[in-house]
Amino acid sequence: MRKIIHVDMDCFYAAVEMRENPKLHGRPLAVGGSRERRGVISTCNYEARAFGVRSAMPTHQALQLCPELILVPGNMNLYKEISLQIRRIFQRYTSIIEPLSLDEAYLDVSECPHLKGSATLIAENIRREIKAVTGLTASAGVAPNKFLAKIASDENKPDGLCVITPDSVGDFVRALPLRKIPGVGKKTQQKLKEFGLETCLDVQQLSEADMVTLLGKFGRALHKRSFGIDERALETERERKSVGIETTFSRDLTQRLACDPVLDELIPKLEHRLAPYLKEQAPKSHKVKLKFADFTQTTVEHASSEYKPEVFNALLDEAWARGQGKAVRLVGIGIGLTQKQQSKQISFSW
Ligand code: TTP
Ligand code: MG
Repeated sequence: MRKIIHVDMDCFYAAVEMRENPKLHGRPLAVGGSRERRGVISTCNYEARAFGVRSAMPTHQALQLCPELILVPGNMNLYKEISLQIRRIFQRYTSIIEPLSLDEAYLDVSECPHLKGSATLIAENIRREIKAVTGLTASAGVAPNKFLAKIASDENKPDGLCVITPDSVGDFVRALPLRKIPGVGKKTQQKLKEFGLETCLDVQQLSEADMVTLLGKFGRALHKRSFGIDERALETERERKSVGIETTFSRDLTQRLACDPVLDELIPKLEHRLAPYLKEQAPKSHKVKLKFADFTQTTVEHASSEYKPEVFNALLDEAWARGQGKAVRLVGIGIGLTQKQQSKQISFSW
């Protein structure tokens, strides 16, 4: 039985901004691009969430919901620095760490010798150390696998811990709404609902084959998850082959131009996910994926050893042309990764 912890900082960018400027405490705050530049919200504090402001929402909409919203542009370098501090805390307990983004990681502490191997105590210690070192709060989930640990970390947010012991997995999943499972987006959720499926218990009544008919490959994974099963190992920094992000539209796109704002939204998210990997690894390629209305898909890849977000535009042009007029239901971008070359040092000291 494995012991996995998922740690996720609470409203990370916004919490950092409040730490840097205590006057912002208690007031609705968002980090994001300005309304004038058609920006989107990266994240916001809990005061702003009370107004309905959310990540990825256009800033103009956020300001409509909350006119007194304070908007700040954010400071990526500072977020990266804090991310490293957090990483060093994780490393005291295990070397098996899978960062998901600057503020989020899985830890496999199955073999951790500290605190009598109690994952619960380790998670509590990590949260305490994060608070002491950074002044920021984190939430954590403890479970026998990745997907349950991730769901658990969200259960008692902010500043909370949730432990799903092996004994309680059965009860936990039976009551678990499918929408909480990572990978179940709005569209999948809708489809499941049409078939009367809302909780894992509902899915447990079906066969794996039924679920594959319904959802394709993801149906198999979801069938397993609904029994609390997730055998995926952690992908540590050294092993990760690529990092990507994608979005499925509620209405298919028929114009190439409509993809530009999508790229503007996806690129900062990709950078957020990519950042923790660039210490050990280097970019190898840029990729763009399109899924068309008829569910066929195409991927265009361009080799380059340097991260250049403008490359995605050209790749998207090519992928779009391959669709020959078909509408697009999903856009994804990604970076292929490789091990960093040992820096070649040239010695002139002869
Ligand atoms: P999240 O962990 O999803 O959100 P959060 O930490 O702000 O809030 P919480 O976990 O308490 O719900 O994302 C972490 C950071 O990633 C977030 O602070 C800003 C950035 N981010 C974006 O830039 N755009 C996005 O769409 C999302 C979801 C996050
Ligand atoms: Mg977070």
